[in-house]
Amino acid sequence: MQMRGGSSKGAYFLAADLPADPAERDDLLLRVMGSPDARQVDGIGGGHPLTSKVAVVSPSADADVDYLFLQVVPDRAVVTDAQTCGNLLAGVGPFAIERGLVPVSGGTTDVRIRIVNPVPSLVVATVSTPGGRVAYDGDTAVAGTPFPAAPVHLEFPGGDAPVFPTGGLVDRFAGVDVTCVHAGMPVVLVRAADLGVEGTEPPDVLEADDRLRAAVEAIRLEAGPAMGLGDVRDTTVPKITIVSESRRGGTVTTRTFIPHRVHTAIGVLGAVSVAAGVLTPGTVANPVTAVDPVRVEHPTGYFDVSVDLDGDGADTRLLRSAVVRTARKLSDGLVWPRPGKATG
Ligand code: NQM
Repeated sequence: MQMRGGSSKGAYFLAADLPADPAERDDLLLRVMGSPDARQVDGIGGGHPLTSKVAVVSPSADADVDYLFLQVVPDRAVVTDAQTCGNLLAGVGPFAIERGLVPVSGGTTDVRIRIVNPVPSLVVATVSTPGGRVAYDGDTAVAGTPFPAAPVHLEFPGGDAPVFPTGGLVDRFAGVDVTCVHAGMPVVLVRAADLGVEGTEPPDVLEADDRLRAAVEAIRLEAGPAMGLGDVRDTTVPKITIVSESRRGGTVTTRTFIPHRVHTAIGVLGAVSVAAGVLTPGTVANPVTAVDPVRVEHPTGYFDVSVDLDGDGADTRLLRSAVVRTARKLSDGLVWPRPGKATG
């Protein structure tokens, strides 16, 4: 099934319909999506990281369903499970109900989803199910998507892992002060002024700035190991979020490298991480305290995130976070992957 999940788009599979061997599965997914090719013209991928995503869903021993997220890189023969995706997550509940893995339980149905990678965690998705079926039509607007749809409420639990994984609120990488934060997605916060930009530029302008891209990548390669992620040269984490003061009445302005293209909005868990950084005094993210929700401005609007934190400074822990997304079924049927091996 193809679905829009939040401001992203991807292919949703039952795990049983894919090869069990990860190498075979990844090879198949490259051919399904049309990678490696920047346009993905020979597959169903959309030629951008945000439209080249895969959700693999299966019955779960610990929840209703397991959700494995795979990022299929458009222009390289790479499939990575190093991150999850909170946007595609919005489609997992509806998909699980449509495939009969979870029964409808009334006007709304709670689906308990175990996020499998990179670290297992449980999420509750509340899906609109009036009349015993998943409803996609509705009035909920999500910035980064052009049309309103039915809401999917996502409630994320906290965890024991520290929100600031380097043990400090400010680190200096590649000569720039940053805050490394992980409240579901590893993100490096950098002040726009420290990178010589306004922080309000459109994504294509930032992507075309070779000096900026090099500076961002240099920071990322140093931050990755310090955040416990190892060598991040070939992974899609950490993300780099450029922060500056709010311009449109929200809490903070953001532009996010994910990590080589610039997000047209912001990732769900990326936004939760930004919110945690913004709310903690001493970070580089123009902290304001006691704002709920945190309104994260991005290139196509804003994203409201509700976050509860506990503890002080580098000992801060996440108690819970909640967001509202929408999802929509786009197509359901058979896909014909190109034959052969993805890598030739
Ligand atoms: O941070 C893009 C997206 C994402 C990830 C990315 C996401 C999240 O918008 O939870 O949703 O940062 O790679 O789909």
